[in-house]
Amino acid sequence: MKGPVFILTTSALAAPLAAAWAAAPAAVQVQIVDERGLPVRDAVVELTPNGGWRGGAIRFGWKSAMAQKSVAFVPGTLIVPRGSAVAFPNLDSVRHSVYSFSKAARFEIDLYGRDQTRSHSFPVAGTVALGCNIHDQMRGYLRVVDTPFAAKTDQNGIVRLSGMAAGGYQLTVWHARARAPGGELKRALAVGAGANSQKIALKLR
Ligand SMILES: [Cu+2]
Repeated sequence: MKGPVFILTTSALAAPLAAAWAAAPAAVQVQIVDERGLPVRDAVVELTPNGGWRGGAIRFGWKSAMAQKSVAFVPGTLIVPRGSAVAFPNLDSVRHSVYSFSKAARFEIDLYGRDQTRSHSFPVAGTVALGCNIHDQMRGYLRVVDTPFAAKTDQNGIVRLSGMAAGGYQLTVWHARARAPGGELKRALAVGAGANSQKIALKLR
């Protein structure tokens, strides 16, 4: 009698275990280096599920805000979800006029001064290069994305993305100085359950 009872018990346990394994979230670490092997900071790494993100509204752990401070865009590179309104607060005592000629967003915001802010919405995914009509040296970049799995590399060139399901993804790496069409490098990536890691070399200008 013990044999059949034992078999029944293991099969009853096996189904939930198998389901838990398939749904186990994955984590991906990506390191971006240049041609000399040195870490590249402020590269944007994005993982988009094959077939697109279907998980609902995307929110990041940072503000959708690009300030103007000390006559520079801060942060210089900002990731925002597609469709979001981005704030452009002016923290300087001088006036700025933010614009972009990028395909993903052509717009211009009239001059505005200290402690004032303006906002603009970005319904198209892609790169938006920002400039200022008054200060030619000001350069900033928005990456408007359609996936919650996106982040900028740190000083070690590393990004850690987590919480995605195992499966097929498109990995996109963008950097303002990347020597690639649109500054982008794309490759297919099979993400397994648990930890995954990738090291990618970018050619920079
Ligand atoms: Cu300016």
